[in-house]
Amino acid sequence: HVRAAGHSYEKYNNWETIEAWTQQVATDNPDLISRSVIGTTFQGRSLYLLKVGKAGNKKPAIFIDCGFHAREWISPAFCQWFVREAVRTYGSEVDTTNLLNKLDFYVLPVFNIDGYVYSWTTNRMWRKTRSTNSGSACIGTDPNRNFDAGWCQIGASRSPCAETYCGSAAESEKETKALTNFIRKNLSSIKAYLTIHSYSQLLLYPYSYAYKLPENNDELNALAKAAVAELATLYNTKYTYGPGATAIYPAAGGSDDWAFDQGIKYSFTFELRDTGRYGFALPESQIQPTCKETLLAVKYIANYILKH
Ligand code: ING
Ligand code: ZN
Repeated sequence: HVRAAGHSYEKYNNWETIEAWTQQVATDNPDLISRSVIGTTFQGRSLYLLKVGKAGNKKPAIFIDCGFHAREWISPAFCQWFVREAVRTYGSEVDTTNLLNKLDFYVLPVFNIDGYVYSWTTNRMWRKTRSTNSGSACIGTDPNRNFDAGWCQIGASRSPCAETYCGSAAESEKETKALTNFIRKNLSSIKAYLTIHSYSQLLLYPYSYAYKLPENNDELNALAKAAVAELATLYNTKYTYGPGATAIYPAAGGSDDWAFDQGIKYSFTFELRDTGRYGFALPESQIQPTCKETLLAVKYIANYILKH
C-alpha cells in the first residue's frame, strides 16, 4: 500500500507532505473520496478540499476546516485523522458506514497554508495569513477576523501589525473568499459547519461578534453539552462550551458566526487540547488521543444532524 512520502498520522506533517497526502488518499479511495481545488492562497498554493462520503443523490453535508491559524498544528492533524478513520472504518464500523452512506463531509485540511508553511520554516508561533498590507511593513491578516460577521467591530484590530488584524475589508483574503464562495454555492446541502482550532478545550457556537444568542441557543447548548460529554468518555478530557462571546471572548469576523448567519444552524468552533501546559506546541504524543476523543464529538454531532 503506497503512502505519501514521509506522511504519518501521529506526527505533524509539513505542507508538502500534506499536499501529497491529499492526492494519495483520494486516489487510494476513489469510491469514498474526491479531491478538488477551491481556490489559491496569497502565495499561490492550491486550497484542496476533500469530499468524503459514498456517492449518492442530494446528500446533506457537513463542512469541516482545519488550519485557520498557522501555529495550531493539532488542527490539520485532526483533519487528516478524520479522513483516515473514515476510509479505515467504512464498511466495518456500522456508525462510520451509516454516516458516510448518508452524509458527505467536506474536509479542508489546511485553510491558511501560507501561514502554516511559515510556521514550519521561520516562526513556529505565526498565526495570520502571509498577505502583504499596503502602507505597512507588517504581514498578514487574522483569517478568523476576516469574515463578514460584525466585521472588525469588536475583539479585532485595524492595525496590520496586530495578531488579530481584521484585514482591509471583510473577505479581503483570497483564502476567505475561496471558502465563502464554496459555502455560498453549496448552502442547500451544508447542514453543519465545524472549524477546528486550538487550544483551550472549548466547544464554541455563535455568537462571538456580539453578546446575543442564536435563535436555537437552547438546542446548540444541549448539543454542545452532549458532544463534550461524549468526548470525555475516552480520556476524561474536560471541555467547556457556550456562545463564543462569553465562553472565550468577544471577537468579530469569525467563520462560525458567518456560517451561522448564512443559515447553517449547526455551527461550531472546536478549540482542541490542551489548556496551556504546551499550548500550540502540543507534543506529537498527544496527536492520537486528541484526535480520537475529538472524533467522538464530531461523530456525535454528525449523528445528531442525521436525525434532525
Ligand atoms: N481562538 C479563536 C480566535 O479566532 C474564536 C476564538 C472563535 C473567535 C470563534 C471568534 C469566533 O481567536 C483561537 N485560538 O484562535
Ligand atoms: Zn485559532
